[in-house]
Amino acid sequence: MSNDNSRKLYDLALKYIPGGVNSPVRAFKGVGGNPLFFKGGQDAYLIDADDNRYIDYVGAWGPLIAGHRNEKVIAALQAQLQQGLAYGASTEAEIEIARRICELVPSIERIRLVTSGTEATMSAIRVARGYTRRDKIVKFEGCYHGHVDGLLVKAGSGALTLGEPDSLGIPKAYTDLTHVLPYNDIAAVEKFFAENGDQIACVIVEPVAGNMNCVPPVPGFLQSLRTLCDSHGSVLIFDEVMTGFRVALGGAQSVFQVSPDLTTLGKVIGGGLPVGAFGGKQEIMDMIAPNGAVYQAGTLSGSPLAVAAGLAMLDIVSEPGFYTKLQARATTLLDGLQQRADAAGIPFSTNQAGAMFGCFFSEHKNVSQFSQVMQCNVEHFQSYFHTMLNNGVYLAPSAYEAGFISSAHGDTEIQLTLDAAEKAFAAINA
Ligand code: KE4
Repeated sequence: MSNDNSRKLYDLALKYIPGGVNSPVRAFKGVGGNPLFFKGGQDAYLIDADDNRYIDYVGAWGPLIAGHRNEKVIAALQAQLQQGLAYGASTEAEIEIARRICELVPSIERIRLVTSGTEATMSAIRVARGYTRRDKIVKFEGCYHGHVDGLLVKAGSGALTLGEPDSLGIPKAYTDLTHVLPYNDIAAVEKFFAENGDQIACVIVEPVAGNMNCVPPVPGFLQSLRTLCDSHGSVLIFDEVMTGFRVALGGAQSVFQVSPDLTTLGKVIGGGLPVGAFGGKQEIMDMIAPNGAVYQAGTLSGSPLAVAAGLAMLDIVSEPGFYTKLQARATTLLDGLQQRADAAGIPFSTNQAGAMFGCFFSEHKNVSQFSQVMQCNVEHFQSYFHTMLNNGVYLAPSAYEAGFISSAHGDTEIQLTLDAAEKAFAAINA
């Protein structure tokens, strides 16, 4: 596989863009080597600058649950392009997508669109602080909620990949207000709330952690957060930017039957275009300007193109059996990977939540703790990543990211992936 063009583009990018990338996790720092540059995608496949084709398990980090250039999404965008790109004013389609999301996620009574997941979580934190008149917040180690100042504390995703979970440039006054607890540790949360509960504005949590690889909640964890927030008047925020319309039609909250006060969304609801959203209880959301005293705004919020793509995506994912089929296909993939790793004698385990999954080079089964994630064999992962890449399979270039399957991944793609994995496990043993 030649990567000459990607290499040339990378060298050029370095002249103008920090690290040559517009988002750190793309830089391959977690796997070694130089980042690939891509020029197209179709269905389950990505095409790079050297015309190499890859079965794609990143899916633009989650949005492309129906694959690249899904025909319904493209048709919706083409229709909108005939009307206009942006108006800086309201449209009927914004009402329709808001209505659809409120219908599909009953805990959301009012919702506001923004243009990234970071904006969504930043705004949700602000309105939770405005509603409770409290300043302290709780997050969990290894969870990533975008590059919000107060949330870049022991963060996952790219921050963890680069080994910088706590960013420079953030005033201590901000991070002093952020309390970080161990994910899935109910006793730790109960203890913290017993000592500080009445000062806590909100708890923000990924209901399935997807930024320290894929770590589902242990039984009772999410319910314990609900109970404690109720007892202490704190706002419970589910950051479903990744899990929303990814793990189920109603998001992780529908799977685990725990209703948050606020939910953040992104990725899938934009179909690959820039989008985010935050919403929840009307009494909280009515605090937002122009109704209330919590200010939040955005030039391209509710972008007609992003909304058109998002509405097409909601049509696709609402089709009967969409998630059942996707979950089954992911299970087939993961079972096949496990069988091949076991046959090769490689310590390996997987986690799954609907159409997202995690692979761990670890003796631990059912990885549920950040500490277990950090004990994984990164060298094995790096070898696996590169052998898979050289055999036409593109995985997230980090041991701390989840994998995403789409409805465009068919039996052929699953089999090709398993064939590549067999070589990758053998290469680890070589
Ligand atoms: P954005 O601002 O990147 O649109 O969304 C931030 C965000 C918020 N909440 C969760 C649960 C998220 O997973 C994310 C972003 N996810 C990462 C991938 N793990 C984005 C990839 C990147 O940073 O380039």
